[in-house]
Amino acid sequence: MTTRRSFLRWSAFAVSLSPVRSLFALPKSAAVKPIVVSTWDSGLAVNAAAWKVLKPGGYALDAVEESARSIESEISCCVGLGGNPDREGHVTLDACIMNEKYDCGSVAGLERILHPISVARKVMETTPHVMLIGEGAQQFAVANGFKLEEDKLSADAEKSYKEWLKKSEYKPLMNIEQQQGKTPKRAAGGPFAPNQFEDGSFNHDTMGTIAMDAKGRVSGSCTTSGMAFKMRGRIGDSPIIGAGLYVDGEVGAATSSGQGEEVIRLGGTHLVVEFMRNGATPMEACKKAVERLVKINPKKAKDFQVGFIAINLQGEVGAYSVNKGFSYAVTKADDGGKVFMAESYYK
Ligand code: SD4
Repeated sequence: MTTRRSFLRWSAFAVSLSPVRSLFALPKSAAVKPIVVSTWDSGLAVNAAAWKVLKPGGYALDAVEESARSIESEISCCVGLGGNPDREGHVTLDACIMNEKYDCGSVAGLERILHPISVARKVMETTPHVMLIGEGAQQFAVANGFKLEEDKLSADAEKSYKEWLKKSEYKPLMNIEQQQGKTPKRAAGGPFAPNQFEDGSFNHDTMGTIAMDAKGRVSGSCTTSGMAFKMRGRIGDSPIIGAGLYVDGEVGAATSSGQGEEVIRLGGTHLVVEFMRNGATPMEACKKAVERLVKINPKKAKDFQVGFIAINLQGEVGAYSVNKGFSYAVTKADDGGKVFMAESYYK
């Protein structure tokens, strides 16, 4: 007969087994690899840059650096130097990179440098530090041969900044299409097009990429111009290891986009990876992290956006966001990749 005590004992045993079971759900040899996953619809184009490295058997770290560089080079876009400035009119960039061995590098508040992701990698590979900020980061970049670009806003950013100056109101209602009441530009034939609304303003300013190469090594990168019209000196989650990006060679990787302050508070991507370590699938892990975010923000969560994406060593992919409107791109074969809309807590 099953007594209450023996039932509890059995259910505890079953619970303790479930992480083990899911770890062995797919033998490692059957893992889907190489694979690359990026935030947002524009993730499709950056995945293509990563794929050029991954397809011939290259290193995941090189792939995620290439993906970030490709969007940083798009001066007409929202992520790098073409992005929106802070409220004093300066574009300040944040980026970080991490490999499967816990090596990581980061820059924050970096100005006038085209490729913050490569500066972050230099920090990782050539200094005893993880993170450099502001003037020091810029000096380090220039000393390492990075060109100091002109201090100038892109045409789109200048237009948005002038518009913003009229009211000078800081309202980070980002990525939530229905709340912004704006229509995202859709590409002919494609589900989502550039990261812009029809009026030219951007719907996000960050690119996170996570990848696993043919040898099963995971890496990640995250690059951003940060929240538009932020206070001077404000740093979000994107360059913070464990917030905007986390990689664990034994488990997988996660990155985030959205309201950085909320992700920092939670240690968001580290939490996602730890959920996976304890047996959650990438999808379950992203969902649990979002649920935690909503729980600690019961009143505010409807008004901000945070989305997580994650992969594990089996090449399984997950994504989840607080509000509707968070898309992500998955490329795992020569089919050009695919964009998906993440499930969200608020429907
Ligand atoms: C930040 N997480 O600076 C970034 C912003 C972002 O799409 O993701 N924008 O807080």
